[in-house]
Amino acid sequence: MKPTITAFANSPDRGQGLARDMRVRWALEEVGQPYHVRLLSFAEMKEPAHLALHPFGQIPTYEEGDLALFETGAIVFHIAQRHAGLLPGEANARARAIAWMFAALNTVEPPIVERSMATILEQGESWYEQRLIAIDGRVRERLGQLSRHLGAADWLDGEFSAGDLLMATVLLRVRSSGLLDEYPNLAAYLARGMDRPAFRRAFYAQLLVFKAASKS
Ligand code: GTB
Repeated sequence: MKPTITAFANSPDRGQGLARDMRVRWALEEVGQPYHVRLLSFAEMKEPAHLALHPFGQIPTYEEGDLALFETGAIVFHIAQRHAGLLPGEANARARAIAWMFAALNTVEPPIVERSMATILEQGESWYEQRLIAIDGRVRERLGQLSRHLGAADWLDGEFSAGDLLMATVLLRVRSSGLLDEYPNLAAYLARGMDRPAFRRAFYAQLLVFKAASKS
């Protein structure tokens, strides 16, 4: 059965692949699972039909038969459990890959999202520059630690896993700030992820949605 995901009908990221449907699309592409996409306006995301799927009125959601999921971590984990290719078979390696999924979402993503929200919502404030310096310090701390862990390896723990997939999508969100370039091994890590055929397919799928919306 083809799952259905939801995504922005007109993404505010202008097709840069920063919205979180990107990581679900990428996971589905990695495991070779075709999917449907239901596009939603901001207003539709807050209507009862969508709130029944997502209590916070956000995208993406994931529907597959009787199962409805929200939260990209849970969705990617579900896909990785159902299909081969995103989590190692060996129990300890699998547990470590899952730890990297949590690390991406709970430890590395928060200061990156904080930075992105500050640049969107707080640029006009008198204290913005000072706040940005403080946030950048927190982002650099995490990127430095991640960079030291990665070293010269291709992926965070052995083979590419759902942990790398989530971490790469988190790093993508900070790329335009220039901070990632201070850590060449992380910039190369992200480039390696983005070079995967599954990433490219997912990226172009969401870009097509944005391009179609811009024409209408
Ligand atoms: N923790 C949830 C998850 O991982 O699934 C977070 C989901 C989430 O933040 N969804 C966002 C959303 O629906 C879209 S992705 N927002 C609408 C709302 O809350 O009303 C976040 C996002 C939005 C825009 C950009 N951008 O423009 O660059 C990047 C990322």
